[in-house]
Amino acid sequence: MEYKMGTMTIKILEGDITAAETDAIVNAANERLAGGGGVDGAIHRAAGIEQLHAACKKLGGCKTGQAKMTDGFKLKAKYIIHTVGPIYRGGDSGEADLLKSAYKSSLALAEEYGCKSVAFPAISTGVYGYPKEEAAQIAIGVVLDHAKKQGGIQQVVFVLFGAEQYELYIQMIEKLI
Ligand code: AR6
Repeated sequence: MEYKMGTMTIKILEGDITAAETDAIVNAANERLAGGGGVDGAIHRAAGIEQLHAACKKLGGCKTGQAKMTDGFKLKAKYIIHTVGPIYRGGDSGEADLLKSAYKSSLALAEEYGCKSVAFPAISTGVYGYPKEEAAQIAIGVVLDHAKKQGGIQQVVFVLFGAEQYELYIQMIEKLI
């Protein structure tokens, strides 16, 4: 599904983010940027494990809520933006602000590098255990706010794993726009 917000188009797709043809794709990484399972593992495999490991090593980690950039190597995407979402510990440990910050930092970095299109997975909703509905509300909310700023990003794509997450995002965006 596609939604037009001012100069920005927001697309919601079900699929594998490693195949995205956006200028940048966002990785749900860990603070050590050491690679891992889930979307992080898939991105490492598709980009080229050795090259991406070496590039990540040079970055010296990434704090929760922040974002760092590498080349996209073998991906169609030119860049990979590595961001670290919070581990969900019940909701009273600043998780919502940290998740917001992960999305905002990723968009800011994409703007800095002149990206016109960016793809996001559902950060923190796998191994890190963030409740999916609250996470979707934050993800879409931050992107809708960014759309109002009319920056250089013209397209944001949410690439969701599985029909359930996809349906949840469709319902959430229709509630928020
Ligand atoms: N494309 C799109 N989404 C995917 C893909 C894919 N190829 N693979 C998984 N997902 P997770 P987190 C979805 O666990 O919760 C890693 O080990 C998945 O269904 O990848 O932020 C890191 O190294 C879920 O909805 O990330 C960290 O240690 C979403 O991506 C830790 O996991 C995020 O799930 C980060 O945990």
